[in-house]
Amino acid sequence: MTNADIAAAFGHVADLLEYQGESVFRVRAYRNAARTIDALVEPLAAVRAAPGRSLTDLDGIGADLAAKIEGLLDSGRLPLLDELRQRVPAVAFELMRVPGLGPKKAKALIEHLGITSLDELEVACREGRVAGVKGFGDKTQAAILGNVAFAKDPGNSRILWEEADAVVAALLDWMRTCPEARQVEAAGSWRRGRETVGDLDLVIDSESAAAVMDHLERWPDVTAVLQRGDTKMSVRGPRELQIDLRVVPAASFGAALQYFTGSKEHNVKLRSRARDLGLTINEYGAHRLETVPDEEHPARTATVAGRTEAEIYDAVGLPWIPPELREGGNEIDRAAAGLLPVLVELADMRGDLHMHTTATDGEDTLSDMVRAAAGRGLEYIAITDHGQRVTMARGLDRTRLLRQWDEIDRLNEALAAGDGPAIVVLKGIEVDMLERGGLDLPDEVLQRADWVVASLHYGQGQPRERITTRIIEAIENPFVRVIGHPTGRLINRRPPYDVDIEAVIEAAARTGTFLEINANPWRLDLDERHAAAARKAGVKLVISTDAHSTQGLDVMRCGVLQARRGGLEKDDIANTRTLADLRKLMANKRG
Ligand code: DGT
Ligand code: CA
Ligand code: CA
Ligand code: ZN
Repeated sequence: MTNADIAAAFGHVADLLEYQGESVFRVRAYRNAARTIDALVEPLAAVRAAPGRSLTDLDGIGADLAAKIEGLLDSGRLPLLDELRQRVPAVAFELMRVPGLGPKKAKALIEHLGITSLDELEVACREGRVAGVKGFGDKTQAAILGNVAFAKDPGNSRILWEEADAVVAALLDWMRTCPEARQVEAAGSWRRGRETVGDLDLVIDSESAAAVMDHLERWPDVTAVLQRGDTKMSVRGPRELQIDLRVVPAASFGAALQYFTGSKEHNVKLRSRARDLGLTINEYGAHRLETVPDEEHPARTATVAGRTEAEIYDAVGLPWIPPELREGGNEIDRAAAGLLPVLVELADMRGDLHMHTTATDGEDTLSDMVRAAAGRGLEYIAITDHGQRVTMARGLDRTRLLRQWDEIDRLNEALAAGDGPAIVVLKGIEVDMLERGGLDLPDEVLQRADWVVASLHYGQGQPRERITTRIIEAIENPFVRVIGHPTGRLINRRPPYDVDIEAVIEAAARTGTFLEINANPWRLDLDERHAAAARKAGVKLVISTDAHSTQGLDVMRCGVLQARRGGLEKDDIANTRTLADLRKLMANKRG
């Protein structure tokens, strides 16, 4: 059980307690515990095992919760959760997956309207019955109707790449301790860097499949064996993730890795190219047809490739194609023409231009963030706390912002004098695009900033034309450098706002304004398609973590992955430049 699993279990308990109308204090206790655990870097098992320490040292964890954590660590079970699950109707779980429908609202709908499925909820919205329930109204009804479709899409129940990645890392570690396993790699959508992952696919080179499968079965995180054959097996692992294992001999390892990395569409195109060249490709290798089959004799084939992926691509006259590009678009044609992009890499990133501190809703101080960023090899960062509109995060007004900038000036002087790591801190701000138009801080303040991110957090339900106008207005502000998370979507949680993204891209290109690829694994916004469109229009992208803690700086790799999926190169990303070169690029801004 990882910290994330335990946090998720407590989060469920909080939802279910709330559903049953339990006291707000009890609900809050579980929610706070979930938050504490989720933010904890150290595994709970390590905290528990450390001499002289106790789980109860953690914020909001008393004796009762500590005992429950121990139970989860030992047995993976939380009896309270099983009990609560039985007392809440199954449809409630479905309804609570609709963005904006919490336990209380779900309960009201079930009790007052007798809703038993998402389909029924949709009909009830269409017939106007939801608006009639106390506490709902027309606006809420319209919002629910919009979000039901989202919750019904099975694609929205896949797990985030970053969560899958944590499981993959642990799984690879485990399988690499198997003496009979020679090469161990994860394939599938995880390897292609999809923003969400359905199941994990594992390819292992070994002569003794049975021993490898036994080893997987012994992984403590395996909760069930779903099926087992001679060379393949499926199990259920952490986070309810299915893991498909395929064991092949060394001569087929590259072919199997290529096949199970996919995508299906890419494989179909690759095989059709092979066929045109008189070859066949399957998960065992690339084979040349030596004789034409007739009624008495099957075709004789000779295997020409299979050990490595590069061999497979080479057999059909192609360079190796990075997995992130293997979605069955035009990557095979581009590879054939020698036009594959040289994709941006994490090591290319020199700066991070969106992050928060304890001045607003960040968890760590300015100096913590600076030190952590330097520790990650960054040459410059921008501190971009929220502007005053974001009252929930204690957004900065003019006075507090100017005070923070003074502090940054002093910090930079100290850093330049060699007192601390070699990094430059830009004086930034994340201004909010107001519902009625305009920004939440005046130009007179913004013109003194080194770096201004403009984001839209409020009035996300406004019509397309309003949202688009608000964003373009921000783009046209001479001091705004970049638009933060330009579509506002939260993967699996909230659809994007209704925005004419092409118009936004056009305006960004016209004014020399950057667009963000927000690297937060829930956001990844712009997504790869929009990022590719922006690049094509001549817009430079900025990959930013939007970190709200020092740990949050680690998601840069998720943003880089999304950029790679969009075919972006180092030069397309503004913050791969040195600070001096970034400033030159910034001089192109036309307000
Ligand atoms: P996921 O798990 O839904 O996130 O997506 P994938 O791409 O990992 O899909 P998955 O796990 O069903 O299969 C892994 C790869 O195996 C897939 O990308 C391509 C290959 N594959 C699986 N089934 C087929 C098939 O029927 N035809 C072809 N051409 N390839 C397949
Ligand atoms: Ca998969
Ligand atoms: Ca699979
Ligand atoms: Zn932010």
